Amino acid sequence: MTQKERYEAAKEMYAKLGVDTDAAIAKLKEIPVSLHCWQGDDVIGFDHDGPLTGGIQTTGNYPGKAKTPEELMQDIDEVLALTPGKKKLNLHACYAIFEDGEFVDRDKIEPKHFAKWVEFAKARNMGIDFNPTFFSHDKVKDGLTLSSPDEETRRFWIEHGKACIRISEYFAKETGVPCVMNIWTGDGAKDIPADRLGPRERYKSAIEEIIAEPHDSKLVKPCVESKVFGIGVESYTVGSAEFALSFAATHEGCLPLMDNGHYHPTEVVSDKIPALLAFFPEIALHITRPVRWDSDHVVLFDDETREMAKEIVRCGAIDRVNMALDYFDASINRISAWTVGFRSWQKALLSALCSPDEDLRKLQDAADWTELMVRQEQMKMMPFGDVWEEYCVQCGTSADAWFDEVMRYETEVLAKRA
Ligand SMILES: [Mn+2]
Repeated sequence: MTQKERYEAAKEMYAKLGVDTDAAIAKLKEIPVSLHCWQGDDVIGFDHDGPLTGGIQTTGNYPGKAKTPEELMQDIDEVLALTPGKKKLNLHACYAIFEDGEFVDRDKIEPKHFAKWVEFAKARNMGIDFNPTFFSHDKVKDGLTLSSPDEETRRFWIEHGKACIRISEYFAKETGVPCVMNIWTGDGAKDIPADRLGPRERYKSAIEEIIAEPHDSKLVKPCVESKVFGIGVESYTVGSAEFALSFAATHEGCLPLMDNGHYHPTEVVSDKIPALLAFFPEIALHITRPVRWDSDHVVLFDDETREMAKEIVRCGAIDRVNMALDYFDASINRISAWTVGFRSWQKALLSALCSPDEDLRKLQDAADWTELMVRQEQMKMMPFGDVWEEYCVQCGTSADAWFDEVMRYETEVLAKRA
């Protein structure tokens, strides 16, 4: 059978269940997913020489990491060619690009320091999402930024956040696509604090100052991301789940951002998505794969990844959930890591779009849990691979023959880097 014949056969099988695979493929082509630039260089960026801090850690030392903006852009282009689907580019502030000999600290960065990224994104029809970088910097004092008791420290980081609002608006105006700007800090304490409220009150008013920076709320969507703990900050996290969710709930235009590595290991973000959709017009996600902790392993086509995509699709919330990947693995080929993760989320979305949701919902409402279990198990054995392959072909990529290209790129490009 040819690929087309296999697809036609699969399409017929899905049609018998009331699923239109052509429509699913067409829909997926319109869903933007934000591709994080930081998988390419282990979350380092271009504005400092120091180590990665903020309670996050990359492990591994696979050769070929991008060390310049040109290398990182070249690598992103490679990933764009290897992955189907509509993308946004997700940047961190530490990826500012300065002229030779120029340095501008984070409280003073301007849109012009991202002009090359805008040029890159526009040429590839991508919008841009943005993140202030509240880590890997000398002005992180005693592990704190926006919640620091030190006025000068706090002021520096507030000014950084405000600068990022201005840059986010510039991205949106230039690309014509709204910019999701996510506020996350690693602020917290290694050991048991004496004051849990004070830092949170300071954090709250600091974020309020940042989002008060004038901006068009149709163009810039500020988010707050929570976390449980970080490396070296195990006992107390200022921006906890309750803090971030309450902040977003009480500040018009501010979205809650859930990173599925940022909860206790038995909690699942798939269940939190519909809970938040009952209250918020829009939410944001960081999609990752936590292994025992916020390890940021490469996203796979696994059960929880699929369940998150299912919730977005069956809640009819594709336009209300801003989806971004957030992981970094330095132990394997980074192009492959990027590609596998992006493809996994695409698979999860396509698989969710190929589900007979209405029929399954009716079974639940009729309390027919017996048949519901049987039907859900049957869905797992449908010829989804043939639908996926058709989607990849329609997007001008290959379903399974992309790895040879990664190896060619490793030999011809990555291995030659200093
Ligand atoms: Mn995250």
